Amino acid sequence: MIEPVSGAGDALVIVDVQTDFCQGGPLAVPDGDAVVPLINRLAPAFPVLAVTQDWHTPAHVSFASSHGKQPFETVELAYGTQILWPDHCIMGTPGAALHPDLYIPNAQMIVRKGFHPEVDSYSAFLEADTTTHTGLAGYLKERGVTRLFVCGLATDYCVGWTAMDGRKAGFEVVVIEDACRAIDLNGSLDAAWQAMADAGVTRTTTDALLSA
Ligand code: VGL
Ligand code: ZN
Repeated sequence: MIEPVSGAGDALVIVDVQTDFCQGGPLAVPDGDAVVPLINRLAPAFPVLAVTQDWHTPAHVSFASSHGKQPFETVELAYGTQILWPDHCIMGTPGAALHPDLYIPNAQMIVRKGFHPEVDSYSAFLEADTTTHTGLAGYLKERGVTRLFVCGLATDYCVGWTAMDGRKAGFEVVVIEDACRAIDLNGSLDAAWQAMADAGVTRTTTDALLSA
């Protein structure tokens, strides 16, 4: 049972609801656009909102094109195995913009991640080298946040890693499951839900939260 959004200590973290991850984009998440109206309903309930943007350099290390490989192949990097993606969310380009129908005027903090050319960052807290912090945990703590509600794209990558790193940073974490969509590559969605459950991340839905 999730306690209702109290107005104190709660934050909504909206992950990577960007043009390139939506319909027609180079890394379109199936049905990704469907999260937009749900997030627009959720946003007014929260006193603290942080929004993330995947924000890569051209020729980023996470791009297949940077390695002469095909999307969804992998390479071994100093920090581990990197899945290679189509070029996406290049900093300052229209594809990196937030979805045009996302209406979240009370959002306060925008966190950009993945901007180091040689390091990916699915998580909104910690880059893939597992040592470089984005600053989001400090921001949320200074705002008095203790519980995070996470939504956006994609459930099995940036949402999942953000949720798990939120736990590691000491927050209670709840994923709003209908306000997320997944890429689901080789069973990655089931694996992500299992890893989140193991980390103590809980789940709710938009309706349950807004009627609580
Ligand atoms: C994401 C793959 C590559 C995400 C970002 O937002 O889930 N996935 N970059
Ligand atoms: Zn990316």
